[in-house]
Formats: sequence, structure tokens, C-alpha cells
Amino acid sequence: MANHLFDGLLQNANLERAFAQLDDGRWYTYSHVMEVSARFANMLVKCGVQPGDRVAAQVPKSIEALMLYLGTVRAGGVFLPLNNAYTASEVEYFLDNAGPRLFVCDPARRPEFEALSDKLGVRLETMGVWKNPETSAGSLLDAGIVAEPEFDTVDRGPDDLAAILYTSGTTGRSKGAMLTHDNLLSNALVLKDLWGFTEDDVLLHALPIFHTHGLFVATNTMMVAGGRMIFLPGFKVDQVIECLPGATAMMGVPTFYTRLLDDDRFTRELTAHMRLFVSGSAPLLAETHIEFEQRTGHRILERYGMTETNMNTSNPYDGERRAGTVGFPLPDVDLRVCNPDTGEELGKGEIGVIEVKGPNVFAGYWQMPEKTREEFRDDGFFISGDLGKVDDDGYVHIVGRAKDLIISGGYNIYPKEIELLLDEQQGVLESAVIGVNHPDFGEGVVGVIVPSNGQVVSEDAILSAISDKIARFKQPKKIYVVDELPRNTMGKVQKNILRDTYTDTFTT
Ligand code: MCA
Ligand code: AMP
Repeated sequence: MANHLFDGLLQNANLERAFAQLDDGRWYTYSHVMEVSARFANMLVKCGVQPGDRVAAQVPKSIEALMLYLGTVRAGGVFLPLNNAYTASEVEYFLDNAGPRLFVCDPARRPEFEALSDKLGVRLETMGVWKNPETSAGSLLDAGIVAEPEFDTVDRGPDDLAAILYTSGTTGRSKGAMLTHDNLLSNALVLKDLWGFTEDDVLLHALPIFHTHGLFVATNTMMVAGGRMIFLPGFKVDQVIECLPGATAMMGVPTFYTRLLDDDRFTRELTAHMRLFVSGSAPLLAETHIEFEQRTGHRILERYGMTETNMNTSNPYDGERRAGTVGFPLPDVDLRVCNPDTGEELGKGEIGVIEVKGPNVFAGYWQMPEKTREEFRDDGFFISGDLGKVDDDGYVHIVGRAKDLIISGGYNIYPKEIELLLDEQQGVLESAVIGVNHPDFGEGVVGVIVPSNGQVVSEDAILSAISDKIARFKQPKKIYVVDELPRNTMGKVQKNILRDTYTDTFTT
């Protein structure tokens, strides 16, 4: 046996060639990738990590953080990346639920996590951003960078777990999506071929690396192609514009593209040499697609995926990329549209819930067999919770969501989680959380609150009370206080009415 994912990802790597160009001027070759991932794998073993153990990481974006992912896979571990914006109480849930052997955090946040890691019996190490050999960048990074550069990569098969990524749920509790070696590798291989990536490509990487898009779609696909990345710490328009001339391709969420279009320096000349712009994680407005083409001459290639499934569909590389659609199912993905209640398959053009099956689809939710069963049909199709249709030409359209979900700047926010928190606040009887049009983030979070009898609640007091409870990007950007919520005859809150009422919150 071998290590299915690690060997597969690096099968086309030429050790002499560059893997990443960093914003601090450093260049990483594929030989560095082999060496540094081995050093981290050695460190992980020293920390007690054994095959199957989870390694949780909430660390700033860096090439070393990516090497920690690869080192974990080489050591036979299961990588569990966490959004940097998560607060200590959110992190507590993930650590408690996943039971990792090791938690690697930002050195600046170590004091927040010491008591927690003691309580949960999780070893705590730190990893910051490397500056120079004299400056400490955290315990794991300092030691990892000088550990042995060779490692006997642990055997792992296609069905072994490589990663767990948490996704929130409509019940408010996050669920750990278990992704196998083959879920990740098969998707990377398909995308490389479909999007024509080769070792001559240079991907401008400005996405975070704690989610599927930046961690797997972008970096795994580049690795299997043997290509190179311009690896930026995050998305800043100035830096992206400065780096575009050196890139051949870019992947982003719609907010990246609307921000670029808002800048006059983003021109046809600047992008003339580019081969491909990919968008996903949130709906790309047809207007943005059209404006992008008018400005640059390029048609953005939109694709559709989920944490649980990696990528499911893509517009064609060579054929027509249709605005407002997410293209065709990937070659190894079966996709159908069904009646959400009965599960009966619907015909062309009919709207229902999108269901998928294929090597990309996850192995279930970590220690939640019931939840897993609920989201699969008996014949193995995963129920996405997205509403869509397939048109006469076979293009898939996403027309809405059966799940109550807000997507803001490419981050998923489940209203239930915010509502539970708002309801706990002093003076609050009940609440509803909705997403409405936001010029920058696509959707912006709005909270609507009904005070308890005789109580006075203010927007400021509520926002300050929840400020350290949930990640900043999930916090309502506006709160309205009302006497009652609109309900239907069944007593269910009519969120569509709230969305209509507050639709102009961020656009006027
Ligand atoms: C930052 N803020 C946000 C968001 N990001 N608020 C709502 N939604 C957001 N997405 C808030 C911060 O809390 C802060 O608030 C203020 O905006 C400025 O923060 P900053 O960090 O400076 O923002 P930014 O750097 O401009 O970030 C915006 C961003 C970023 C670049 C669009 O959110 C981003 O990189 N998004 C990509 C998400 C992504 O990779 N999704 C893929 C998921 P305040 O000022 O009030 O403190 S994977 C997935 O969905 C599936 C599998 C798929 O198909 O890909
Ligand atoms: P996540 O749980 O972060 O993996 O987000 C997955 C969800 O993002 C999907 O279920 C869709 O609702 C949404 N999504 C991803 N890509 C697209 C897209 N191109 N268009 C519309 N929605 C998308």
C-alpha cells in the first residue's frame, strides 16, 4: 500500500520546479514541499499523533500551515482546519466533538486555549507566520522547521479519512464532514483535467485555507498538476492587482470579482494574459458575469460544490460558460433533481432538491450516524439542500435553498445558530435571522428581535453581548427590534416577509 492522497497529489511533481511564490519574497519548490511536510510529519509523531488521530489547526494562513496539512496526511492523521474568526467558545465545541490528539493555534491566542486544552486533554502547540530564523513563529513551527527532513509516509488507503471539515447545520449544531483520501484526490484529478491545469500554470491564491475552496479545490488541483501558486495571505485588491501579471489563473468567491470590478485598475490589459477565472462558494450574479466579460473579455467559469461533496458541477472550459448556471455535473458525479418531500426524481426544467452521488461525496458526519442517514437516500445519493433544476441543454441552475442558510462573502452562516444565541440574551423573547442583499458580501446578516414583555432592548446592547460568542462574520450587521414576527397559520415564522421588509437594509 501507499498513501493514496499524498502520493496521488504529488505524482506529477517535479522536485526542481517552484510550488509557491510567497509575499515575503521566498520561493517554495516541490522539493521543499517534500522536505517540510516530512519535518512536520516527524513533529506530529513526536507529539503523539498516530494514524487516524485528528490534528486540529486554527492558524494564520501561511505556506507552513499548508505543509502542516500535508504532514498530517503523511503521518496518517486527519486534518481539521478551523476558521481563524472562530471564538474560543466555538473552538471548544469543535475540539470537544472531534477529540483531536493535537490542537495547533496562533501563538497570540495560546492564553485563550491553555485551560481548554488541559480540560479536554488535547495537546496544544502553536504556529504563526515565519519571518526569519531568529524570530519565534510558535512552538510547532520553530521545532518543525528543523525536524528530520525525511519521513516514512504512513500507508493509507482510498477510504481512510484525510480531513474533517465542520459545516454548520440547520439545527444550529456544527457537523464534521468526514472526507476520505479518495474524496479529495479524485476531485483534484477531475478538476485538473477539466480546467486544463498543467505545470505551466500559476494560480493566484488569495482564499483562506481552512475551507474546501482554498485548501482543496485550489491547492490540491495545483499539486496534481505540478503547477505553481502565488500564495497570498488573503484577498486585498491592491496586492491581487499587483500580482495578476504573474498569474495564469485565479479562483475566488463572487466578492473577489465584484471588488476587482469596482477598481479602475482592473482592466482588459491587466488580464489579457490570463487563462482562467473560476468562481464558486456562493452564487455569482449574472450581472457580475456579464460586467466581467465586458470589462476583461473573459467569461468567469462558475462551478458548484459543498464541504460534504467537494465539487459537483462546473461550467465547461471549452464550451459555453453560461451566466447564472453552475454548468454540468463533473464526469464522475451523478446528479439528479428530486421532490424534496417524496424523493421522486423530477424531469428536465422542474425545480427540486439537488442530489449527488460519486467518489467526491463524503463518508458521513463525524460521530453522527443519525444525521448522516437523514441526509442520504437509500440508494446512496446525498441530499444537498440546494434547490435547482437541469435545463434542456443539461446546465444545472441553483435557484434557491431548501436549507435555511445565508452565504456572506463565501462563508456559510446558519440562521439557527445565531437565533439560539440571540434568544439567550437578556430581554429577548424571540428572534429571526435573515440574509438580505449586500453590495459587497452578496448577502448580509440581519437580526430581527422581539423583546420580552415590558423589556427594552437595544441593537448596541445585543451586539456587544454577543461580540465574543460567535465569529464576527456571523454577527448581524443590523438588528431590528419589532413587536412581533410574521407567522403563517402553522405558526412558522415567515422569513420571506422579513426578507422583503428589510431588503434595502444595506443597499440604500
Ligand atoms: C469579513 N467580514 C465579513 C466577511 N469577511 N462579514 C461577512 N461576511 C464575510 N465573508 C467582516 C469582518 O468580520 C470585519 O468586520 C470586516 O468584514 C473586515 O474584515 P476583513 O477580514 O478585513 O475582511 P476581508 O479581508 O475584506 O474579507 C472579505 C473576504 C473574505 C475577502 C470576502 O470573507 C473571504 O476571503 N471570503 C472567502 C470565503 C471562502 O473561502 N469560502 C469558501 C468556503 P468588522 O469590521 O465589523 O469587524 S468552501 C465552500 O463554500 C464550498 C465547498 C465551495 O463551493 O467552495
Ligand atoms: P459549504 O457548506 O461552505 O460547503 O457551502 C456549500 C453551499 O454553498 C452549497 O450548498 C451552495 O448552497 C453554495 N454554493 C457553492 N457554490 C455555489 C455556486 N456556484 N452557486 C450557488 N451556490 C453555491
